[in-house]
Amino acid sequence: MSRRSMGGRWGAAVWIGALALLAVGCGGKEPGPKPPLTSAVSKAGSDVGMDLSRCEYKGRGDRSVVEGNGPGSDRVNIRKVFAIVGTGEDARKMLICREVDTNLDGQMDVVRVFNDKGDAISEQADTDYDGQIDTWVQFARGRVSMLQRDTNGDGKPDETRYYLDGKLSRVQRDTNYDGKPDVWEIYSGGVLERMGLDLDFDGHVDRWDRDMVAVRAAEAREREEEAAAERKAAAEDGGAGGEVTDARVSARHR
Ligand SMILES: [Ca+2]
Ligand SMILES: [Ca+2]
Ligand SMILES: [Ca+2]
Repeated sequence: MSRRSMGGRWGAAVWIGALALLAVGCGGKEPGPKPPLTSAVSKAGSDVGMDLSRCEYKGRGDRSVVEGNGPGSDRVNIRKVFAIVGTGEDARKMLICREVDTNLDGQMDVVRVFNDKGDAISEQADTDYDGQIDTWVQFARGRVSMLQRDTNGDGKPDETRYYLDGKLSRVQRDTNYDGKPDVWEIYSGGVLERMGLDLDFDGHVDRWDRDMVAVRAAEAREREEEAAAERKAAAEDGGAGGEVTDARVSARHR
């Protein structure tokens, strides 16, 4: 299942609440034996805690949990964690965290955090299902604004992609994994425009390159235009030449 389709389904739900932007904690620290859930409707209740849950709800009286099956799953693979806001008749539930086991191996691999308007604000994912988060996403107004990836498996991001209005605008890469970017890619309209390289890893760009793909595409376009112009000129010359010849011939014969 693609992450995109998953995101679409997630985005469909709208939850309204009025809690201040609480520390919508998706911790990951789960020490000690698990306390009873405040409100779990889980057939897999005994399994909770073994599935790499990252939503924070254990031991929290102000949280409630709902678990269920996603489409095509015959086992519980989705967990929603709600904050309980207000008391008595005013009490209501607000979705703050949701996690999914997308490959149905029993371990949660995507977790999303929501703000008090029901908008997704961030996501973490274990895209290669090794149990370690390798992808971090930030959302702005319902769209991805930043996406970070860990490409060498050290648990820290080394590639950061920035998006403007849903289009890729900039990429920073840390190719020697020293924690600092050394390649910068600048995009225009989602197309790579130029690339800056920090060759000695001192944090400063040593060379700006135009993207070779863009250069080749521009050259190919020029060659095509030249070829088309030559064909056009040849066709015109050929036609006109014939007429001229005929005209001369007919003129000579006059
Ligand atoms: Ca999984
Ligand atoms: Ca992983
Ligand atoms: Ca670096």
